[in-house]
Amino acid sequence: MSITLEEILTQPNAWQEAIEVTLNQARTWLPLWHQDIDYVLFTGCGSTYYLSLAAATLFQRLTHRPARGVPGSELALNSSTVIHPGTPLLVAISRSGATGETLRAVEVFRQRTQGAVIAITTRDDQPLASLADVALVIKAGQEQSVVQTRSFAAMYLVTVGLAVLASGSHQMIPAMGQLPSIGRRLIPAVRAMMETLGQDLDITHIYFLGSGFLYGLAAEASLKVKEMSLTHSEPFHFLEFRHGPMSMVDENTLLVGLLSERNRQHEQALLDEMADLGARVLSLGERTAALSFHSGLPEILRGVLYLPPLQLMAYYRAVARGLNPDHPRHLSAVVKALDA
Ligand code: F1P
Repeated sequence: MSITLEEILTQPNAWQEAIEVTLNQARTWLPLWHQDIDYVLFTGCGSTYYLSLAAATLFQRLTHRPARGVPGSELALNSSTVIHPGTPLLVAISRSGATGETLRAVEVFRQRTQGAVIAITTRDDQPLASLADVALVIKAGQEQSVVQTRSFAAMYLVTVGLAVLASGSHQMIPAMGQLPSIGRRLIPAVRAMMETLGQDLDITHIYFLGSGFLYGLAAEASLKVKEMSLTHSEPFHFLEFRHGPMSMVDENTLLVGLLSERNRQHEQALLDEMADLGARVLSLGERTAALSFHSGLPEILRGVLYLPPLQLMAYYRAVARGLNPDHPRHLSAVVKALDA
């Protein structure tokens, strides 16, 4: 079996480890989150930058403290546009723990602030873990594949755990614990549907729409389609799509809507309008979507459920296009160009 497919299918085990590590190590990282923290930065590159966007939005929504996701390169090279007066906390995310820009970002943060650093990674033997005050290491998220799938989902769940505990939302912990078993049911249930959609090569370009914390996940899904299947794809905040991008819609367009609960009405209206213009539409959401989770979980815990179906779609599209998802064009697993 392809290693990428194997990593997608086995991800609920990594989700489980992510939840356990975050909860079990709360006594090490939770003290870094205190009254004097004025703002939180999440940083990473590529997939882990998109993870940072989702995490920052979710973290601010739950804790009501300002949080921002930035590419490692921006913190490293344009730090004055990211760091400002006040006490920050940095959450640096990297599957490899060795990406040059992310390491440099941590160094610059250390030089320019007194703030603490939490690392989220899958490797405890790489530089990022030792640069941080606390490293949350999800070994079950490690991957052989270049393209991030289960690592992304596992590290994303760590950030959900951070937001839940930092906001004192302890009542959500039991629900969080249900995610791995929900994932184990969901993945086989959606696989055939995603294979069929992935094999539809009448589709030539794909837009992923998400709002709130789902925007970062839409961006990640879009990156999967690019990396694995070399398909033109872009993410947008849902209602942004009307402001220009909709001019690209034709009968070869697939619009993938990551429906939220709070803004669903506006989001569905947008999808309906685009379907009227000829777009193919795939909606994902808790219920009454083309792909419904029926998880029974609170909205803020459900983000990770959007990932496996969209990773599978990208995988099957790559195979249908005669590409090998285990060897994406031009890519390597780690980019060290800006090594610290
Ligand atoms: C980040 C990353 C990956 C991408 C590519 C290069 O790696 O940009 O997201 O797929 O393989 O590296 P990391 O810092 O999370 O290890």
